[in-house]
Order: sequence, then C-alpha cells, then structure tokens
Amino acid sequence: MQTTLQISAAAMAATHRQRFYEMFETEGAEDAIVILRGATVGYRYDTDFERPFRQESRFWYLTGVSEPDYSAIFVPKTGEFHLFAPNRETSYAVWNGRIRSQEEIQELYQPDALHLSSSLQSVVDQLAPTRVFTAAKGELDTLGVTLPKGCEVDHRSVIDILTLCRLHKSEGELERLRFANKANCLAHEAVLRAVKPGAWEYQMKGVLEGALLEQGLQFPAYNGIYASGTNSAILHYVVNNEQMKDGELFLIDSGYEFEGYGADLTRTWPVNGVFSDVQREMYRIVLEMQKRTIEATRPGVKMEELHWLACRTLLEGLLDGGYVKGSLDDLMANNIFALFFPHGLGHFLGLDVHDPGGYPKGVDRIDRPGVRFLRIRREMEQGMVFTIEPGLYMIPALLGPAFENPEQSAFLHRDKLEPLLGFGGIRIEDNLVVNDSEAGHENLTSLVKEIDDIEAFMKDAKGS
Ligand SMILES: [Mn+2]
Repeated sequence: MQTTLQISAAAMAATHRQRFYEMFETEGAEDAIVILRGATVGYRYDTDFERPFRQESRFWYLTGVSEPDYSAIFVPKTGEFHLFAPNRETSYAVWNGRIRSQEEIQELYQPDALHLSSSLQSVVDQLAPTRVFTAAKGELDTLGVTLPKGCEVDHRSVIDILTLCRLHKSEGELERLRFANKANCLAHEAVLRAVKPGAWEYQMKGVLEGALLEQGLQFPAYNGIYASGTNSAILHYVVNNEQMKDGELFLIDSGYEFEGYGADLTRTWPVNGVFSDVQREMYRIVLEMQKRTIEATRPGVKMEELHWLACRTLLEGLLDGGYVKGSLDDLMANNIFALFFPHGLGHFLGLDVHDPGGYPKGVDRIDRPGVRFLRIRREMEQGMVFTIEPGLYMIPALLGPAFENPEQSAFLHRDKLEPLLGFGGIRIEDNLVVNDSEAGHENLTSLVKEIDDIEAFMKDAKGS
C-alpha cells in the first residue's frame, strides 16, 4: 500500500517544537536551553551484532530525525533548533551507508542551524546558558559537554513537558497513525486467511510480518502475541511455538510502526473458521464490552468510567449465561470482573505503543484488582489516541484459587466454569482518536470483528 503524506517529517517536528516552546513559557522556564541526545546503534551483548536502529521517541518527536548519533539544542526563548549531525568517517561509507551531505541533511530536517557533533561544545559556549534541561542524568557527560560555571541542570522537567506535548496528537501524527492502522489491518486480514488447524503460531507471525514488510513497515511496535488454545489466556504470551488445533481459538495481538507511529490491534478467531457455541457466547460478551465503551468514547469521558462500563457489561453477560451469580452491584463490589478481565481497558498510543501521560501528576492508580493495571486515568480530550481492548479469559491461575475462596466462590457457578479452564481467552482491540465530531471519536481500525463477518471471511478464504 502506498501513502502520500501531506505533512513531511520536518514540518511535523516543527509543529511539535512550537508546542514544546509554548509549554516552556507556561512553565516559566523560557530562559533555558534544552540539550537532547538522539539514540545510537545498540549491540547484542558483547558482540558486533547490531540491533535494528530505532530513534528515541522524544528526540524523534522534536526533530523528525530517524538516524543514529544525532543530538540537538532547543532554545525556547528564540525558538531556535540546532541540529548536530555525526562526524562520519570514510569507513562509514564502506560498511554502513552513504554519508549524507550537509545540504541534504539541511533539506531533510530543516534545522535553524546545522552543525557537526564536534561543534557541540562551542555552540553551548556561545549560547552561554544559565539553565540547561536534559532528559537523563549523565547525558551531558556522554555528549562530552561541559557547562558554564554556575549553570543549573534539570533532568526531569523536559520529560514532563514532552509528555504533555505528546498527549494531543498533531495532524502529522494522526496521518501516520491512520496509515499504520490501515496497513496493519490489511496484514491481519492476511493472517485471518491463513489460520487453520495444523498451522503453527509462528507461521501466523510470518504471515503478518510478510504482509507488513511488503508495505514497507519494518519495525514492530511491540512484541507480538500469536496465541492459540489455552495460550490465548496468557496476557503477554510471546513464545508463539505451538500448533493450532481444530476447535481452539487463535488470538493475535500484533502491530507494526509506520515512521514511528504504531498500531496496536487484537483479534480473536476460531482456528477452524466457525465459533463453537461457548466461544460464540463469550465472544459476544467481549464484543459488547468493546462496542459499549467505544460508543461512550468522547471528550470529557474518564478512562476509568469506560473501564467500569466494560466490567459491568462483562458481568451482565456472565450473569445471563449462568456463569456467575448474585446481583450486579455485589459482583462489582467484590471485584469478580477481575477474575475474567484482569487488565486495563486501554492505553495511549503514538510514538510508543504505551504512549506516556496516562496519569496526570498527583493522580494515583485505583487500588483494586484488574483496574490497578489501567494505564490511563484522566479525562479524554480531543486529539488523544488510545486503545480499547476488553478481554474475557479463563485463567486457571485466577479461577482455581477463586473456587477455593468462599468470598469469591459464592459468586461463581463452578460447575459451569470448571469445564472452561482450558478455554483460553478473547480480546478485541481497536485504536481510537477522540475528537469533537458527533460520535466523539474516530475509530482508526477497520477490521472484521462481527461473528458472521469473521466466519464469512474465513469461509471465503478457504474457498479461494
Ligand atoms: Mn494494547
């Protein structure tokens, strides 16, 4: 799939810097300079095996630079952006790649001033700062920078400021997130066509990665999950080495980045193409949890409200099916939802799959099972991008002890649940942008999730 981006990486980064500088004014620190170091190439332990290079997200956000060994100085007061390109030796051209000319770098990233890394100290001396912001202790030493006498250093504020900047996505970011979702949905469809009894979990990984590489997406946004059968009830299962069997479910939670912006998608399908009765029943509950919370997504809603809505919907479904007993309020008060849905409903998504900013300063986690893992606890605002990923799992490690605990077992129909200990789990995950439209959001994910559509899709795939 080809994309024509409207907003270049350089233009996007310029917008981000503008926002960053404004934040410094509000924070009353406009007299400072900020020195950031971009990522370098990493190696596998004590070898010369290079890990794939991936720019550090904050540096990428502010500069648009996705190459190793750069650094930058930002001057909030004047809005200046100094970019420092590495001094490359001739051997770099022999072993690693073409050395870009200064003109080319200038054109690509459009800094106000382009320097070589060797000039970093002299530029700092010229700027003669009285306050310097960096993102980590030791950063200035690593860069070999000595600050003027008496200059204050702050290692923390810049991280807080950038977290605030990244909460609301810019147009350039939204464009990339939309494209990442489209490309990943196509790849998930390729997997849906390939799922069948006898295939191996890692083969599904191969299908997904092949479909993404074909579209030019080379970097996973996170460690993908390809889980069949009981593995689908292991929340971060990444071994991916089992054979898929007739009658089991297959859960895929995997996404790749496009220019740093990820998609985080989960679907759960029947391996043989047709849901069994109990799979259908459970799948309907999760789909309902997802639909209700998506429907309720709009500016002003709090993430924990959405999480509670998902929990209530889950318990209603389990009550209807005769898997749990008692009143809905009692079930909620006794955290019975967490036995089946032990993780948070969703998280911010952007340059990082778990994008920062979920908890405003001073807001703590809710100390209750399940919801304590919720990665966002704040009001949703226009421009925020997050995932909605309810799940329903039969986890022996949770249900086993619950059967023996009188306070919990009083709410459980053990005879109905015990036969399901090998069931696995179901999760459905879409990516949403909060906006001021009538719906209150845009769903970036367009990928089959209705039971009939999944079965029809898999049937078609078999026929072809
Ligand atoms: Mn997720």
